[in-house]
Amino acid sequence: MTRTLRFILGDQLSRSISSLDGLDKDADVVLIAEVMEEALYVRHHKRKIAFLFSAMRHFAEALRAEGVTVDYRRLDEEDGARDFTTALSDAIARHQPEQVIVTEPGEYRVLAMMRDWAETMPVPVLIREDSRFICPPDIFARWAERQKSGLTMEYFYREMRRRTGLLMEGDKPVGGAWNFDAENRKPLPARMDLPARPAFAPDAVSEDVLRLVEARFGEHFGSLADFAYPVTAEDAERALDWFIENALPLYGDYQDAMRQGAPLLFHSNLSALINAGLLDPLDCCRRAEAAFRAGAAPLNAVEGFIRQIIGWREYVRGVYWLKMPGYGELNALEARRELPWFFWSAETEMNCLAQAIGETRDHAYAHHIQRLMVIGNFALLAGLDPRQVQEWYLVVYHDAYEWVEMPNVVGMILHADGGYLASKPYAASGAYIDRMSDYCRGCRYDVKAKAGPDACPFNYLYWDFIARHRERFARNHRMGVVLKNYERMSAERKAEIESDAARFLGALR
Ligand code: FAD
Ligand code: DLZ
Ligand code: SF4
Repeated sequence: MTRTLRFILGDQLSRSISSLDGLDKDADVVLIAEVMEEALYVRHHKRKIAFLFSAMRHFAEALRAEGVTVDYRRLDEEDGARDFTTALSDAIARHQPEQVIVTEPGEYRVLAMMRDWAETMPVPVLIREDSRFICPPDIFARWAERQKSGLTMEYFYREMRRRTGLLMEGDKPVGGAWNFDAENRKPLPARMDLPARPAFAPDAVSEDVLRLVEARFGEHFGSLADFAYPVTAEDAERALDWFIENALPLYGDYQDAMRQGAPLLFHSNLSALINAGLLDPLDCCRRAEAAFRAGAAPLNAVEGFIRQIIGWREYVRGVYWLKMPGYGELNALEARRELPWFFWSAETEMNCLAQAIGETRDHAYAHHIQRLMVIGNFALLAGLDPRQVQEWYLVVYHDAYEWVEMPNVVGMILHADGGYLASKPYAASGAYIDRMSDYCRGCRYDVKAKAGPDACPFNYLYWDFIARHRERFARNHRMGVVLKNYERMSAERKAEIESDAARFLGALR
C-alpha cells in the first residue's frame, strides 16, 4: 500500500522540493500531471507550455531512474485529468495512500484549491512551505509591518544580504556600498559583439511535446520555432555555467541597454529555469559571488544580479502573498482602456514596441527593461486596464506565474496599487528609450519631436499622463520636480499635449 502520495506541480521540479522531504522509495508514489485547466486558465504562450511539459516529463524520468515510483498523467492519455483536483482524486483512488503531501503553490488560485483538498479529499492533505525562497511570507509580513513610512525594496534587500551572507564582510557590504546600480545604466556601444549562446536541441521527449503543443494549443500566442531552451536540471546547470563565464562580467554595465534584434544581450535568461525549479536561486547567487571572489566578474555586475534575485524576486513574492486576495483588482489610477490589438500582432509603427512584442512572441522572453520601460511604460501612459495587462504578461512570458507577474504589473509598471510596491511610477518619455537603445533610428516617429503626428507618442503621452494624474501626484514628493515642469508650460503647450494624446489614443484599436 502507498504510504504517501506526493503531488508535484509543473513549477516545482526540484529534487529538493519540500514535498519530497522524507520520500520513502519503497512505499511512496509521486504524482505529476499535465492538465488542460492549467494550460487554459489563461491561454499560455506555446513555448511556456512546451517548456513545462517537457521539463515535467524529464523530471519524472530522473525520479524513476533513482527508483522512485512516479504516476505521470499525460495530457494526451485517454483518461487524462482535466484539472489538479481530478488528477489528485483519481490518484488517491488508484493508490489508496494514507496521506497526501504538497508544497505550497505559486498562485493564490491553486492555494485555494489545496485548502479545499484538505477538506474534501478522503485522506489528510499536508501543505508544506516552499523552501526554495529565502524569505517565507510570514517573515516578509513582519518586516512590512515594521516599515512605518512605506515599503522600500532597498531596505528589504539589505535584510536579505544579511540573512544569506551574500557579498558580506562581517556585517558590512563588500565594496563599502549595498548597491552599485548607478554603474549599471550604460547604453550598448554600436559595435560591441555579443557572446554566442549555447542551444539545447530538443531530444525525443521534447519533440513529442512540441508536436502535442502544436496540435492542442496551435492557436495560442507565440511560436515554437527553434525551441532550444534547457528542460533538465543538468542542462539548466550548463546554462548557468555559460552565463557566469560569458555574460555575467558585462551584465551590470549593460543591464538596462536594448538593441534591435538582440533580446538577450548579457542577461541570464535563467528566470524560467529558476521559477520552474530546475535551478536553485540561492545557488545561482553563490555561483555569481564565487566568480566575483575569483576575480572573474566585477562587483557592479555580481551585486546587480544578486539584487535581482534575493532583492526584487523575493520582494515581489512577499508583496503578492501579503496582498492576496484582492491585489489583482487594484486600479488606483482608474485605467480603463482596452489592450490594443498590437499587443498580440506586434504590428505597430512604434518600433520599440514592435521589437519588444515581436521578440516576446518569438521567444516568450523579453528582458526587464523591455518589459518595464517599453511595454510597461506604454501600458501605464496609455492607461490600459490593469486586469487585461496582467493577463497579457501572464500569457506571454515563459517565466510567468502570478506570484511574480502580478506585483510586477500591478505595482511596478501600472502603479495600480497606489505606490505600495514602488513609490514612484516608472514613467518616461521617448528620450529614455532613445538613450538606452537603437530602436528610434528605425522608427517612423521622430523621438526628438514633441508635438504633431510625427512626434514620438511617448513624448506627449508622458505629459498627458502627468496632467491626468496631477492631483494625485501632488501628494507624492518624488513627483514634485516633474509636476513643476508641467505647471510651467504655457496653456497652448498643455492644450497641444492633450490634443496629440487624444488623437493617438482615440486611434488605438
Ligand atoms: P536577468 O536580468 O538575468 O535577472 C536575473 C534574475 O533576477 C532573473 O532570472 C529573475 O529570476 C530575477 N529578477 C529580475 N528582475 C526581477 C523582478 N522584477 N521580479 C522578479 N524577479 C526578477 N519575472 C519572472 O520571473 N516572471 C514574470 O512573470 C515576470 N513578469 C514581469 C512583468 C513585468 C511587467 C516586469 C517589469 C518584470 C517582470 N519580471 C518577471 C521580472 C524580469 O523582467 C524577469 O525576471 C527577467 O526579465 C527575466 O530574464 P532574465 O532571466 O534574463 O533576467
Ligand atoms: C503553467 C502550467 C501549465 C501550462 N500546465 C501545467 C500542468 O499541466 N501541470 C502542472 O502541474 N502545472 C502546470 N503549469 C504550472 C501551474 O500552472 C503552476 O504550478 C501553478 O500555477 C502554481 O504556480
Ligand atoms: Fe519608440 Fe518613440 Fe523611439 Fe519610436 S521614436 S522607437 S516610438 S521611443
